[in-house]
Amino acid sequence: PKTIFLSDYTPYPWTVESVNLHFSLDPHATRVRSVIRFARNPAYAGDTPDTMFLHGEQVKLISAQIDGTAVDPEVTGEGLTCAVPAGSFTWEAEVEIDPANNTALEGLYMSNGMYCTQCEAEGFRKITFYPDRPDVMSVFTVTIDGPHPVLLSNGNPVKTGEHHAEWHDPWPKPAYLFALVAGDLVAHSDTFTTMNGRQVDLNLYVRPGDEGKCAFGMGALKASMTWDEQVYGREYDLDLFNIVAVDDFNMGAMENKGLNIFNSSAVLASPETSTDMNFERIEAIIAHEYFHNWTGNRITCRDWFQLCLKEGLTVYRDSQFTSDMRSAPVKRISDVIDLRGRQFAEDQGPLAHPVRPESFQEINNFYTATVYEKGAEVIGMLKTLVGEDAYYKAVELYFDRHDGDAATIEDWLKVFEDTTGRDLTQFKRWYSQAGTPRLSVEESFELDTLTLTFTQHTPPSAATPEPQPLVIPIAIGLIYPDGREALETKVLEMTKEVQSFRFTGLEDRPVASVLRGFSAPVVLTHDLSDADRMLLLSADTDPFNRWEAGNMLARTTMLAMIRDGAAPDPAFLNAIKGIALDESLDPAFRALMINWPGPAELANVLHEAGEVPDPEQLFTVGEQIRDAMAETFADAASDLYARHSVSGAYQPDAAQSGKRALSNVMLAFISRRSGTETAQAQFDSADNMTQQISALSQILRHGEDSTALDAFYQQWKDDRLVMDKWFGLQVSCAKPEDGADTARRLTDHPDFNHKNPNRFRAVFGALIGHHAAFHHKSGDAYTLLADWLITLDPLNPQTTARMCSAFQTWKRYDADRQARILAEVERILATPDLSRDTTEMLTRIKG
Ligand code: BAL
Ligand code: ZN
Repeated sequence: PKTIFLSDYTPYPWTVESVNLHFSLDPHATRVRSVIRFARNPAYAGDTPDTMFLHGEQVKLISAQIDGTAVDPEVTGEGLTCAVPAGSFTWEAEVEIDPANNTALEGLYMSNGMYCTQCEAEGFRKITFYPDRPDVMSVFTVTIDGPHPVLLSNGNPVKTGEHHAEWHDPWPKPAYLFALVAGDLVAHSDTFTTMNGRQVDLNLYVRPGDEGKCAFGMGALKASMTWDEQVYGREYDLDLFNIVAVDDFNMGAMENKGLNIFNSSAVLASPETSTDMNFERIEAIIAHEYFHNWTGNRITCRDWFQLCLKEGLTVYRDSQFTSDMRSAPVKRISDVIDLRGRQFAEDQGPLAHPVRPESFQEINNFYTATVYEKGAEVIGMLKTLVGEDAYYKAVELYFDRHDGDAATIEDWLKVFEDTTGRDLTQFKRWYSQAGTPRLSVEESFELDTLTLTFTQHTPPSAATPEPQPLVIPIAIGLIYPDGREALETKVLEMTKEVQSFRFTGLEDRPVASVLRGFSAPVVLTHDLSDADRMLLLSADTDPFNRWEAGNMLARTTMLAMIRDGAAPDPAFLNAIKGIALDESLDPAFRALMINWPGPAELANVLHEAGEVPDPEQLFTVGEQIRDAMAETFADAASDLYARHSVSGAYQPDAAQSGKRALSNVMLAFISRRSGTETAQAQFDSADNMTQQISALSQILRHGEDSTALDAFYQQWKDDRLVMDKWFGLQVSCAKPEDGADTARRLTDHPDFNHKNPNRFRAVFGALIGHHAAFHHKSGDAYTLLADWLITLDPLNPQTTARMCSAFQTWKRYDADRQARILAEVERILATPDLSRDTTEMLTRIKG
């Protein structure tokens, strides 16, 4: 496969002035007629070539004309080349495509009888011949003929009716934002009045039967529209905004202009079928896709190397939204847990790449935690460094200056430089260097002065062999031993490899609370005593660092258990219990405080320390901790459980879901010590999915028979999204030695369908997420996953390649596991006609 380099970027020789598309829908023989007006691109440096290349894959060319004269282009598997006139010209073509056989779910495909599209990143070339690159932006007019009541495309409706519709999108856009939907759908409708008084029609289209799962998503959409006006001054810019729910979808959702397409799991919600976590995720994804209207659509990316320009910024914006809608500390802690779990692991292994990669073979493989989540952290650091006011001024300038552009990271940073007068040359390394920086701090105290000396070091990697020092915003505070705050949060700006900061006029030696709010995505080494951490745990005014102190103590405890067989310190367990009982604290925060580091995080930490993690041992230690916690809470769990049970109508808000989170942690302790009676009672009386599935998971872990599991199946067998939970839960709750067999058995179930990404991920995502089962010494789980990846690859390369990342940590395990994983990786790589996606992933993983 060909490698594409950022440094090779050149503009397309032509601009596209307008695009007219006509679709005649047919499952196996959809005809697409295109009329595309090309003109010379003044930004193209050289002489305009006399042949034009258009991307096109799996499209059959029926006819082509230039300025009305038939032409006979040279067609390959990747596109066509055609002689063209020197000036402007009109390209007309008719092609045929086969949506019903499009199992890759890229381009135009069918899902449960409806037509839908996914064009990002390079799916439009499977619809027709076109310059399918994000810097080619144009105004699209689309007509659709098809035997469906609902026919949708981007923009505003010109004519809509049964069997024929015409759409016009006045905003120039790249082809990756094109969308089309046709089907027998029903709309949940509402309206929104913008800040300038324009009325926008809102529709959430779903399959008949799903109408009852729309209200929450619609509310989230309206809240997002209001928030973007209030916080970023961004108004919506079309007469209507449509969202469509689709069952077969590779990603969470897609921000197509005016016609967002969502994986049904990322939009459909009801109390009976969705958990609190589902509701929160749905709210965030709806916000994310809506926010793309400005950060992604109005201003898009020049090329795919700039993906973080829209994704990092939009993730940052959706995290701000969630913080405002719910609890900011809880959101921050959850984001950091996620970042450490996924992005740090990626940065530690063979898939490490910069936030802005410099080369790729298949861009689909770069929709990663690094581009998205580390990309968002980089925005957060920039905001911390320049301050809130300058941040919003710079972003305002970005919108003014680049509206309608396909922009770059250089453009983004320039608005900050122009607004603040700062030189961001060094800061830009966050975009170009792979790897998680290690930051260590040494303290010295004399008379009334504390000196903190920081050292930064980024481990070299294949992607970045010689990392240079970064600009690191380090938010710190100081706490006196009696719990008083000696210094409120202050941001230190570290630019050198080693740098000291002094704090004078102190009454006593304080404890430093370093990296408050996790102000930079680094691994911090700070040798605090357990007593100092206990102080921060009880007295830090920064909620993130309060949680972090507990998390570090928990980590230390578990590492001592792993390394020395030590027993957990009762004083620490009791401190955690004290926090859990502190009714002045938010229950959601308390639930997070009781949450111990999981095996994947511990494996990261051990690997970081040069040790080989033993998955069996990590599992055993996790069980011992849960036993010890259940004992510690023996006299408190039932009371806490009862006190935080929610009465009254279910609401998926932060207050209620925090209570349920805390009470369900207690349910786990109760079930562990006293069996499943309480869980069974909760299961029997539950009127919402959070309570029902929490109870079921305890019954599966600690119970004896499958009555509840079977009852759950009977109750929900017709609900696709709930059945995904039924599949996943059985794998998650399996004993490590049974994980692979459970997954294998589930793949034989008549409701298993590997062509549906949600169902495939339900089983195999759960298996990969069950650390001890996936890494069981038998190697059965590796083999099972490899078998299914080989089966899925020819059908859906994108989802197959994503799942391959399960193998990215192989080098940290013992020789036997390494050999087993490598053998499976080699076996998949040896499969004839393996996709470019999967080949690239596994080749990188092998290293
Ligand atoms: N652009 C792909 C889906 C998302 O990040 O919103
Ligand atoms: Zn996005």
